[in-house]
Amino acid sequence: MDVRNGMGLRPLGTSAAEFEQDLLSNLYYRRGTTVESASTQDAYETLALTVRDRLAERRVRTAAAHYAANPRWVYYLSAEYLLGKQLEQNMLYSGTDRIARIAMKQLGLDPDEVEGLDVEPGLGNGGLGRLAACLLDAMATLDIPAVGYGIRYDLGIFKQTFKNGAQVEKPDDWSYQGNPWEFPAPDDRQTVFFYGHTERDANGKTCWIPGEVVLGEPSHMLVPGHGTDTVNIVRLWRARGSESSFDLSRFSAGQYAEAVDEAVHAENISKVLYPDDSTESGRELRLKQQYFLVSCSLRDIIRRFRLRNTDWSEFPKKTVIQLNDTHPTLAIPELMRLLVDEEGLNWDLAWTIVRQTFAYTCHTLLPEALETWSVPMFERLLPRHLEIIYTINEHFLAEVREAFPGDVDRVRRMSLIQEEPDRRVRMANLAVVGTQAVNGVAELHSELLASTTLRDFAELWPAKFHNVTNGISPRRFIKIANPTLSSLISEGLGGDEWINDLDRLAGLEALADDESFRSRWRAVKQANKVRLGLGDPESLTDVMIKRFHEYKRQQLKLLHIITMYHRIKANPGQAYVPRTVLFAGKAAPAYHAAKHVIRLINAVAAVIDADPAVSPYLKVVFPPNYNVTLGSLIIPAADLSEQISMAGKEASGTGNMKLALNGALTIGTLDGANIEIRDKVGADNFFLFGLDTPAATALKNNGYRARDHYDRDPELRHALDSILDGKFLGIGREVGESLLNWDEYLTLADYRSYVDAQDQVDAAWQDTDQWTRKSILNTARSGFFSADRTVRDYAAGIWHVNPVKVGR
Ligand code: CR6
Repeated sequence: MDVRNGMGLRPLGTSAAEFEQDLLSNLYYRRGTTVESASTQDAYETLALTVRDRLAERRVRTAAAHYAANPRWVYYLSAEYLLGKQLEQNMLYSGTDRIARIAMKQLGLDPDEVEGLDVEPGLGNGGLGRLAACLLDAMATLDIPAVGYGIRYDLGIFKQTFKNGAQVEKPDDWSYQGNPWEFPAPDDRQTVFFYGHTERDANGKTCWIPGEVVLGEPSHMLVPGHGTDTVNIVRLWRARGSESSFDLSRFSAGQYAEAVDEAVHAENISKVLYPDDSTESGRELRLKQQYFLVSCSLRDIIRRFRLRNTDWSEFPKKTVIQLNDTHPTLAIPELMRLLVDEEGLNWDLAWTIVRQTFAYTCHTLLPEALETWSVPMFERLLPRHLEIIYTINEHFLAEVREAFPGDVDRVRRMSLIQEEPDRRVRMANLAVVGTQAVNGVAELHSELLASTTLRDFAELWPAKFHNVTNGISPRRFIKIANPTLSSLISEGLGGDEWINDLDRLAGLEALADDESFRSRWRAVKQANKVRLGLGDPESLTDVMIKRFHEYKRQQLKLLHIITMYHRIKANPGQAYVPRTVLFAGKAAPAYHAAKHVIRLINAVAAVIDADPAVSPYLKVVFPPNYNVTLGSLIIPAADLSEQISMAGKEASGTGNMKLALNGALTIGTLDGANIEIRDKVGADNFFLFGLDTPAATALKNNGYRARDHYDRDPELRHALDSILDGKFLGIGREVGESLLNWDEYLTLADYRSYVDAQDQVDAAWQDTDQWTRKSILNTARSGFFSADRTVRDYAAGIWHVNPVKVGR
């Protein structure tokens, strides 16, 4: 029996009866209980294990196929993963959704109740974390050998609640009950150094003598492909104190806190996602997290490389490491350190290897979002890495001077070290210098990166810059999130191949003119509104779901709502298009301006709700705690998708893609991927408004005065005055004042064009057939936004990797 290639495995049954048998044996042998005494939690864990076993069997075969092929691997390094709930996905991917439910009923269990215990691992913030999860899904589906690396935070993104309409953050102990999807792998633990100093030995070799040693313990979750046997993994690191970190003598002396001090200190590294960085110790903890992730992951990557390879020059041929934004950029100096200090390679060879190995995705244009770290703190925490960065910088700046002789200012701008007003390490510069490819995440974004934010680098190395437009998993965001629409589409297209080949949705175009198909399409949308619990399914469901940020301009949507409110108040008798406006999203805990907007939305919602003249036409709802789970309920119910950021600020957006794919029409600016969405779905099926990037930039450069718009436009003045006068429970003056006196993101400049576009929305909505036609066309033409296409673009343009098929 050849265990290595997985052939000795007994295949698991595919019938409901066999699944039931496996449920029972897992309940007895792994959960240690019986049907009679099992709790719902027991039932849930048992179900999860039984589903997981089916994927684990494919995992074994995947590992065997990968080992045999010794392929070029993609290693995706990301500080965030928003994986979403695992149960439903894993039932779908293992083909057990139907039999699992039958088996549970046979055992007297309520499948909905049991499945209700599945918890979403909230190991990310927003778009960037969800993108990472979508890319992993697509890589597995396309049979690309890949491992995602991240941190196993004890507490993920906070749980959002509202108190008197204000956001209150609660810790999210997502794995309090355990996490049945996770495989611990303590044997692969790594040792991570911090602090200390460097020394040179007699041969001139540098050695880092650490001041703190922490262990990184990995576990992994399965990342199955859809419609294929490949099961990849995402490996997450958790920090632990070393064995000696518990001080028994202190404990015996009754000093209980001191006894565990060292262990607690170590474990804090993976305690929370993005610890507050308003204090020096908070910032240091973040840098520690970044190094922790990078150090553990690189050693693991090297361990895996050595399973089949010995020669370092092969390393870049077998390895591509994608850096998801700058958070894992320390991997560049860390790999230099491992190659030069630990493996004894010479600097030039090591640098060639490093540069060929890495690629960097930039996800922002906001200069304030480009990470920098203070040199003194960096030096204290990572003394050897700072030396390495200095050396990289020396070589690099020599290259710049040679290419642009005499251009001192350029050298200053491009340096890896900012000198004024204080000395800081510039992570984005390091990421560009140490990689073979840099990409933006939508066409406009990639252009703007090369012409503004990273312009100097694009001038030096034009061929290094790429665009890879983001994409979303069709499995997660239509098949799982919107089962009724998926069935209708499969019926319309005569099969479900579209789920793995989203361009096939184009076949729906022909059905957009079919009266009976349109009415079924509408019925699905209405049923999804009922599922979401939004009251009147006839009302236009207008959604703005995303993180709260001033550049995204939730405050513009709010001004529109207040304008509608005033119009209805002024003319109560008229027939208005009933709208339900739904906001969802979190604000960073320390982002006060964004939190003021949240509070004002809740106040406006309450005032409207209490006004019987207005509430039949206008309803504002704000369910708390937006996450993948809530998004999956809202997106299928949406008629209108709000993508209203100031042009030139949103790198891409991915919610815009999810909503269009589910048949919502977009009202949006020419920003991020909105531009590509509009190109694909057609200008007639998209409500465009607002300044474009050149116009917005020109306006800002020529001295923008928000107050001019206020003075000129009576409706706008009325809306802003009502905020400033405290008409909404006295809430929101800060929001009003900031708009009137400063308006960083040109909200007032775009107000009129936005409100006019919303009037067009109302008019379009009244022609039900035409609206439904546009809705169908949005879905039919969204195939491009599949994450499968995104991964193919990465594979062809940046990674140069090939699929490996997993045998039966
Ligand atoms: N906030 C961008 O702002 C993009 C995602 C994924 C973001 C957003 O437009 O769609 O990344 N950027 O590429 C960062 O997180 C830095 C985001 O999610």
